[in-house]
Amino acid sequence: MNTNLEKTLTAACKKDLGSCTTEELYHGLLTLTQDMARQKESNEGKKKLYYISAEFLIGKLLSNNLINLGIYDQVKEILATHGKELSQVEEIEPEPSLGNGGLGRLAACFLDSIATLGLNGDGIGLNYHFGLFKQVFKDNLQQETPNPWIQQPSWLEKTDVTYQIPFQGFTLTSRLYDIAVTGYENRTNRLHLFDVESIDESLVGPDSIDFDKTNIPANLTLFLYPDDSDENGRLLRIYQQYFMVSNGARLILDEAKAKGSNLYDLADYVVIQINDTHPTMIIPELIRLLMEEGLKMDEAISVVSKICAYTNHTILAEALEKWPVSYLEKCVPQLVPIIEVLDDKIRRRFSDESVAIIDRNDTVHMAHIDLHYGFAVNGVAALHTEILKNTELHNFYTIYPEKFSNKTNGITFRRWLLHCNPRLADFISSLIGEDYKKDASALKKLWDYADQEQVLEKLLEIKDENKKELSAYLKSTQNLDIDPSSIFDIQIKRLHEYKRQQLNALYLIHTYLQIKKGILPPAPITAIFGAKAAPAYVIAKDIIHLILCLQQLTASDPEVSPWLRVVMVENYNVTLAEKLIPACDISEQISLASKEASGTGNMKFMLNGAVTLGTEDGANVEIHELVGDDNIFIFGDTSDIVIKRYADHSYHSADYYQADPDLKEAVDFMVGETMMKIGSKEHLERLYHELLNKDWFMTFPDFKAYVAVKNQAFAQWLDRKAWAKKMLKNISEAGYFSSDRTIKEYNRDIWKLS
Ligand code: 26Q
Repeated sequence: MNTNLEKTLTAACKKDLGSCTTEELYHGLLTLTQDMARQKESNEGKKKLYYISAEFLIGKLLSNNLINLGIYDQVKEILATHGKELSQVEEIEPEPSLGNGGLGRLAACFLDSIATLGLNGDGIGLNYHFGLFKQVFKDNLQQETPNPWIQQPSWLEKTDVTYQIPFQGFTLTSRLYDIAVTGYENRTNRLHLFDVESIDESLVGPDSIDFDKTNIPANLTLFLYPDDSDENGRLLRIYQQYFMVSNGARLILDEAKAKGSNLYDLADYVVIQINDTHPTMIIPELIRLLMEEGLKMDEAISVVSKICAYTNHTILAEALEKWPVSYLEKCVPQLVPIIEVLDDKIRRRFSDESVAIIDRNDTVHMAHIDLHYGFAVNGVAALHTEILKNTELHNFYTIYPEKFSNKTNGITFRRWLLHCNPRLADFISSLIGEDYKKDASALKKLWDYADQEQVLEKLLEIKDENKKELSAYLKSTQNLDIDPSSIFDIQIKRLHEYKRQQLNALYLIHTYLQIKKGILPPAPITAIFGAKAAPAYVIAKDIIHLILCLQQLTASDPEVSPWLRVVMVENYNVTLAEKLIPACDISEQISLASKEASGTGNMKFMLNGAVTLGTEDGANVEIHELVGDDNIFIFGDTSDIVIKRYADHSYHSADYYQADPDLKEAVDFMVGETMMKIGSKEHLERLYHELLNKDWFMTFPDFKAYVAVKNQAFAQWLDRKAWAKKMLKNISEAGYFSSDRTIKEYNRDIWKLS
């Protein structure tokens, strides 16, 4: 055992470890980790990457930092000799909720890989005090309460960096806080989170996420993406975005100048990756600041156009940001003349109105700024990039084919295997050694064991243990009863109609009705959901209501509950994902083909030995190619069919409802007597009418195929040995989805850091 480490930890805790409370141990470990991380900071490399993002969904940090610093096992052992458990210390760490979902979690995985690969790259974002809301269920409905995640001490380190940020009518003083980003056995980088000095947490009460949206100096960094259903909310988002990019731009210029840049040569020092359009205002803001430094406008535009690259994460029209010029005038008028010049230059070059920056209605298309004035643009999975090139951004692809590339997403194996599934990680190491921890492609060697009975048995045993652990955890934390010997079928992701939790729910109603008719599934099934709905997204909240009603229905019917249980975990977050994913048998990835840009949960499940049930969408397509037809369950209409159906307006959901008696029965059940006894008429009827009259994300056409393929999957699960082989194939092909691979590609093609 490492006595030095024990001494340092004891000093950090300021008393004997055996007499420390769990809180004292957490605080001591936090200090120790921060000190160790600081020693690995480096200022090497002339050129630096800035990954700027409105979201960094980093999850709890203690265990990951201990793993990356190479002291996890030792700390665990030291604590154990004093009668303490590291897992209990992990439990009390609050989870920073600085992201909504995929885009924010991707940014966090990328920071891990950038540091792990030893690249010079920091994150830039905002320090939201309450982050994303905390979800609570009451009367089978979602309610939102604040999640005050910042406690003292915290991972946030206050710095001396402050700036004056000008808005129309007032100026705000900013303050930079940093969080150390430890690479796996490598350097430490930083996540820079800007905050406003005049923030006032007392604007928020304990039970509600409402607050005075007009008091910008006091509210700017209170919440992530506050409700934008009213005008004040939308304006607040502009204030947030400008605050983030103006601070970021100033920090970037200061660092470059300190290293010797004369600003004309900025591209030798700086590359900026713009994570979706939320940070797009950094382009006009940098131009503005460079002009303040004495560059002519054309010079400033030319410099900035060489350093900004843009990632697109969505093809949903409603998620593509557009701001009325009048909003920008109201909040940040200094940017308007610059955006007008940027638009004017484009209009002189191209007569095609669809590529303009400011449209006829005086609305600014943020993505168009990135596409014209960035040097690179990428999609996040092969299919997504093809759709961008051929459809959504086709007119830009025609102008700038050389700017486009694909960078299929990835996940960090440190968090999503080593940390969340130590049983599986240890077993893999025992078979193929430790190389895979740094070179994920080494996982392929696992396939050599495909016919070894003990290996397959051990995989099943690990899955069973993880399922038992999850069951115990959900019982003790959420009082949920689930049977660890049942099939765990899991859909965890933000609630959105395109992700089609409602399709899963229709299957569950159908299966419930089959059981009532005496037709039993091949084995008992536990359908697990986790999802937050945006507070103003009415239909998404109705879908949560439906699922919670099904939870109550299946739990309370003794004829059904031995065969089918539906549960929805409350307040789904990174910490819960880390417990759910290792315990999953079947991974639900059932978005409407063409709508899910990539998905990254699909990769996490695969790596942990779950088998995908999915559509040919996003990265599912690449998973399918890697594992082959026998090791994935694919169903549903292809993206070509879907895109065509939208184009010719040929879809009428009622036709499918009339033609398929099983579907009709399931849909009608939503508003039938049984459900009305459990749920709210208002919510269930609204959802029923939405599906029957619109069903914009085409659940009905895929229903039949989904039921058939899902039933096949459940039947095949019974052949345990054949199933274990599918698990092994999925794990052994998951190496491609390491974010280390993704980051190497960004660096090779876009960033070009040494
Ligand atoms: C847009 C306009 C106004 C206000 C907010 C927004 C907004 C906010 C968040 C738009 C999009 C987001 C988040 C998008 C997101 O998480 N996209 C996901 O990104 C993942 C990483 O690339 C992909 O794997 C997912 O497929 C994609 O849905």
